[in-house]
Amino acid sequence: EIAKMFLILSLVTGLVLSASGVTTDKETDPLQESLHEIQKQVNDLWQNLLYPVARGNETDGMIYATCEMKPSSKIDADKPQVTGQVLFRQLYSYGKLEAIFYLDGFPLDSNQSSRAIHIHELGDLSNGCDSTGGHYNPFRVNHPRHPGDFGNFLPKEGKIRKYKTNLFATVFGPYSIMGRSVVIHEQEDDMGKGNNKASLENGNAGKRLACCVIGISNKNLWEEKLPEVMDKKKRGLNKRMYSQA
Ligand SMILES: [Cu+2]
Ligand SMILES: [Zn+2]
Repeated sequence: EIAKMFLILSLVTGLVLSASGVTTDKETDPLQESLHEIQKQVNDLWQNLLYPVARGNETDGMIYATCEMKPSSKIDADKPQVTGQVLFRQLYSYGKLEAIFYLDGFPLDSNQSSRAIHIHELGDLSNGCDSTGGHYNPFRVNHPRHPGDFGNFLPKEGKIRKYKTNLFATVFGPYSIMGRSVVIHEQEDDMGKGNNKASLENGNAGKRLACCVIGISNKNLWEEKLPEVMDKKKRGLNKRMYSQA
């Protein structure tokens, strides 16, 4: 079935290429325009097909990704030096994205403020986290409706251990977050309620403490970290049940 699809795709690509050779290079040529449209659709299809191919030899139908968090080279030494991982998992081709936030390096005192975490557009760390661009915003909407607006995370005992599901971001298809970055900020996200322009762009979350580039992985890290973030959830649930009794 896949082989058949590839054959059709190569035929279409060949056709487009040979047809585009005989047209004039006038910019407004409607034929040229529709050829460009077909080319775009073929490329979109290829992208959709190739991303899942890139996953490991997993048999569970899941696509896994990891992001190895490192302190920004542009952040002062007296700020929290955040390390750890953000892990992703999503069932191909219709599942909702799940994520594990497993981060260390926050201050140990108990009066901590929440920190914002987002997907940023670029996977460029050449200037620390400052070169990762703005929030990944493929649909041109306001913050906090970007697919990678994960909200605020409150560190406990110097750590963030959090599992989230039903996220809007995706690790496959034309809007895949692969190759883009995860950024953790110094401050809290105002969730668009700051009454200024920046609030609708980035939530006024302040400096970029640490960041990482999202890459394809196998399921090992996910399976290693999941019990810890899930246990925590269960323990919290038990505590609430006991206190109600
Ligand atoms: Cu951000
Ligand atoms: Zn945003």
